Amino acid sequence: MPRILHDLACLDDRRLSPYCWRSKWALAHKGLEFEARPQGFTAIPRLYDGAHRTVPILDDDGHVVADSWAIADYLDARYPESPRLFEGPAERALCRFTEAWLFGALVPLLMPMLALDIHDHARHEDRAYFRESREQRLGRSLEAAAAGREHRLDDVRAALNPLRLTVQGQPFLTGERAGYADYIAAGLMQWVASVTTLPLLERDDPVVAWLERVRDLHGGLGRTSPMYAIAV
Ligand SMILES: N[C@@H](CCC(=O)N[C@@H](CS)C(=O)NCC(=O)O)C(=O)O
Repeated sequence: MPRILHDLACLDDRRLSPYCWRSKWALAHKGLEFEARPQGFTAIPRLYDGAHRTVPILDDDGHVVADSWAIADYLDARYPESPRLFEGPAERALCRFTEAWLFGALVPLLMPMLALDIHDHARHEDRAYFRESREQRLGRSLEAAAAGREHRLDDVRAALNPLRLTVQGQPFLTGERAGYADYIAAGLMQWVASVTTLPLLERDDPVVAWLERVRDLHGGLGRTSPMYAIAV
């Protein structure tokens, strides 16, 4: 049985999920082959008798693991001989911080700006579900949330300062070699780049050069899905 990672997909086979990107890079980091199988939003609850509501879901020869953190822990435990995702509990804890920072500081800024773009790139059968669930979360229409978003670019750029200051002095968040913290952060940028027609960054931003380095890793895995330019 093949190794399958169920991966969120939009029109044109765009792969936008930040959580799925980190799991795909995690599998590649471990040197494991896999098929990233596309699933639309409304197809997820039909997998595995409705046991899971979100992707990524890893099916490793019949062993099913859902949730990106559970997948990372499973991979390090099941394949201890391959390069580790977490050298130890301290690296894992710092990765938790990386996620908490990005999803606490950046996603609240980005989600209202991007939700309409995600809707417009979603498969047709997913659009009503996406609109209803996200408008409920945002407390307003997708159009109202996106209105005037170009005036919020400075806030997004400022919120990226911790990443910018780090990667202008070293190639990756984890130093000379990329690690899971890079996969978490770059996954978020892939989410943005796969749907948004509003470039967030300036071309000479060190964050752009870092993202290109991460995209180059593992045979250019980060370039295997359609993306818009993230910088002007
Ligand atoms: N904590 C989960 C979160 C996964 C998650 O939220 N995935 C989103 C895609 S980015 C999803 O599947 N959403 C389905 C939906 O919104 O119905 C993880 O780390 O894997």
